[in-house]
Amino acid sequence: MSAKQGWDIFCKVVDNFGDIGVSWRLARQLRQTHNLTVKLWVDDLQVAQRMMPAIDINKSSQVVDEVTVYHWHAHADFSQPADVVIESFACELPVPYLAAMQAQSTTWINLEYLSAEPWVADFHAKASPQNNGLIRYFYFPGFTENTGGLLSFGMHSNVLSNTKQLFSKPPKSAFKISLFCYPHAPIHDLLRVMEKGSTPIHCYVPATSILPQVASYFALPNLVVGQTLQSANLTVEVLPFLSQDNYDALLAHCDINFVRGEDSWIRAIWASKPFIWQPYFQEDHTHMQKLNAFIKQFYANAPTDIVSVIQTMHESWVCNALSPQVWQGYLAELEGIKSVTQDASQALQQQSDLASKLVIFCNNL
Ligand code: TRH
Repeated sequence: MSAKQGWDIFCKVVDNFGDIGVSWRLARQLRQTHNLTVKLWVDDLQVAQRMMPAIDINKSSQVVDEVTVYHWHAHADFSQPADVVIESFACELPVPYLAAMQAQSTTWINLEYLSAEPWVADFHAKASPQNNGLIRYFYFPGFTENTGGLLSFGMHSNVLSNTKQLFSKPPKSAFKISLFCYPHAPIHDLLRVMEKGSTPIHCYVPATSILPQVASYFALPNLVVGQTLQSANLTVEVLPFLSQDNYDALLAHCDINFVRGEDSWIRAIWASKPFIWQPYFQEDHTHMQKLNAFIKQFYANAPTDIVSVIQTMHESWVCNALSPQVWQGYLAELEGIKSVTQDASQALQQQSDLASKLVIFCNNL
């Protein structure tokens, strides 16, 4: 048993699903793998429910997968801080909770965004003394041993649905592709190159904010879950927004995964299939630095000609223009890309994972 047994995770849903996606996965890993008592405080239960279907949005507290999930709102009871508190993505802990932490000498961790940029190692685990006498530690996830590590594949909950019922099985000759991206990606370009390409493609699209773009490509006013559309070599299947575990099953089922942000990116790495990552857009273009640093780090041991194909595909996707040449070039190298992705994924799996490192870090403070 850990010396610091009680852990609170605070999660503010700023936009999208990454904040709750990372927090929920970390909560389950701390509970299931490290046997800790975990409370997850979430300000938006409706968004949480999309990936945790068991949640009742009307309850102020409930147990899901052995984690106690609390609705974080102004009038909640913050008088009992845990041994360790994780403030995810600088979400700002409630003032009464901060006050109560002083009496409890709670360990305070700010969990930062993931990046493969080299500066991360220099900033990881730094202490920042606060005016109220508490120390806030900055915990940076990362791809190297001298960072905070990555959330591991982890254990699944028992509710994983039968994947045969979830996704249809296209003909063997077809490539299976999952599509999760930001709406500003060149979605029409992608659908066009897949439709006109020489290989049959079955593209699974979980229901997110990109559905209007997919609908307009097929000249339809909207799309509904369960709908299948077909044109030339392209079949599109609209899936519901899946639970986190079923989304993992989708990534494992596909030959190529388009992912974005933070958590789906890591899940694609663990799925060990070729993937195309769209980083979260940043005005100052730091997302391009993040992308380049990741490709350099993750594919460091891959042959340069394959890395160049991967880089070109990513740049096209992230910079909003995808030509048939780039797409066909990528498919032509798919076997090589698969092999280098598997190697890189396996190498990363040898490193200590984020939850394990975090537990050791907090117990050593
Ligand atoms: O939703 P995102 O774009 O989240 C982003 C990023 O984390 C970004 O860095 C951050 O600044 C911003 O949020 C606030 O992408 P991400 O991180 O991949 O999170 C998506 C989550 O949704 C992930 O946990 C996987 C999950 N998911 C499902 O559970 N079911 C689904 O059907 C799909 C498509 C995703």
